[in-house]
Amino acid sequence: MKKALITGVTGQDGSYLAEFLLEKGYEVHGIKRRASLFNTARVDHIYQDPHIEDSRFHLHYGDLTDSSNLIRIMKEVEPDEVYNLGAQSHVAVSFEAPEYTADVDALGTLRLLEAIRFLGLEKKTRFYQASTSELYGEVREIPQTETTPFHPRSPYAVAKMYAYWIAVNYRESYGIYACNGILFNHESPRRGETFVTRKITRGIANISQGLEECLYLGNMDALRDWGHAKDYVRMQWMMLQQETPEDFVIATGKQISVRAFVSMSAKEAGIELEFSGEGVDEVATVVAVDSALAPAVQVGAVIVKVDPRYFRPAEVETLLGDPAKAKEKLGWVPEITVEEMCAEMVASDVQVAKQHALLQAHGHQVSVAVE
Ligand code: NDP
Ligand code: GDR
Repeated sequence: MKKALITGVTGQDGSYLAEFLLEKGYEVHGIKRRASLFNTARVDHIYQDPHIEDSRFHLHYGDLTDSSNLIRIMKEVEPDEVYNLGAQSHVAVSFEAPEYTADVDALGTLRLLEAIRFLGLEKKTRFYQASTSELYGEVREIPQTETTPFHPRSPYAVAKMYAYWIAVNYRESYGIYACNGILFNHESPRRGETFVTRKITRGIANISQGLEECLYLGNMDALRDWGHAKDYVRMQWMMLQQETPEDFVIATGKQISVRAFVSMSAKEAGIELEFSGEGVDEVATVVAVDSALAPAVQVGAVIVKVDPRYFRPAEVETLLGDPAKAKEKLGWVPEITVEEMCAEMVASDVQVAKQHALLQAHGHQVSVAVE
């Protein structure tokens, strides 16, 4: 039975990847952080009682900033495959906490690779690095491929650039089977609430049920190539099953703006929007509503505004990936469209919003705010 170790198992991708690998028959080990509240909501449904003999899902406390902890876990598990998904993954937050972001995202990767070397696992353990389209930043070529030059635009992207190159370097220097997946944005109902797609689907759902009045966003012109996390974790595994390690761009090859994603989400929730104004004065007004779906929304209401607090010191305006290499060499094609993904996210958030509205109607306090 193959053993996999996933850092960031409690995150969006980690949870889908753990499910995927368990279905493939792997023994899956994940690193979770100690927190004052439970942080395992995304993997609770695959939890297995550690007391039973054939349990195949194990969680270990750990942190990418702690070398001795990583070495101990690697020694205990001796994994066939390591998926390094753990990261301070929020671009805007990386401007607020640049040093911590570098420690986790850049040095954390080095610590894991060093653990492989220190334990003599170079020939046994294959290593997947969660690289990112943010490496392209100020894009030099459209669409972006494996050979497009990098120009990172945030402390997050700069840290991930170190991680990208240290994985390449350990492959070249020590023969470690290390791959970079250069993944473009991918989302799902499990996406963190402060990333823009989830902030939108959750905000629109809350507005449709009367829990919030207005959604505040930053740059609505930003263009992204959005795919579904389920499609992308499949590719993470496929990358480690090749004879020789290589780096791959994973994307859909289509892009839409943040504004278009707002419209799409609103439509899913029964709300037709019209955008007017420019820059910080841009707003979205309700022009039609299906009151069976969105009982709390009135025609004429302004439900989306721009808040410059969400602008970034340096922005990545446009990203569009070319997944041709992944299609040709691995036969990978994304199966879920952005429209299907948006519908799934809105449906999931509307269900939660209805439950919260019910609780609120019965006098319970519900927290809906999200930054
Ligand atoms: P999430 O933010 O959902 O998950 C990040 C995970 O990393 C969480 O499990 C988090 O733990 C964990 N983590 C954070 N800090 C540390 C630390 N110091 N030590 C150990 N673990 C830590 O990210 P995604 O699942 O969306 O992304 C997975 C990876 O892929 C990340 O590296 C991200 O940068 C990268 N990526 C993501 C893309 C996307 O569009 N989703 C695109 C390209 C790359 P906790 O739950 O406790 O917070
Ligand atoms: P990104 O994702 O920065 O691409 O990083 P995010 O969803 O945060 O932003 C996408 C674009 O939307 C614009 N935007 C807003 N973003 C947020 N978060 N909140 C807002 O209110 C808002 N308004 C507009 C942003 O400016 C940006 O242009 C994600 C993360 O998952 C990274 O870890 C990963 O590496 C990249 O995707 C690929």
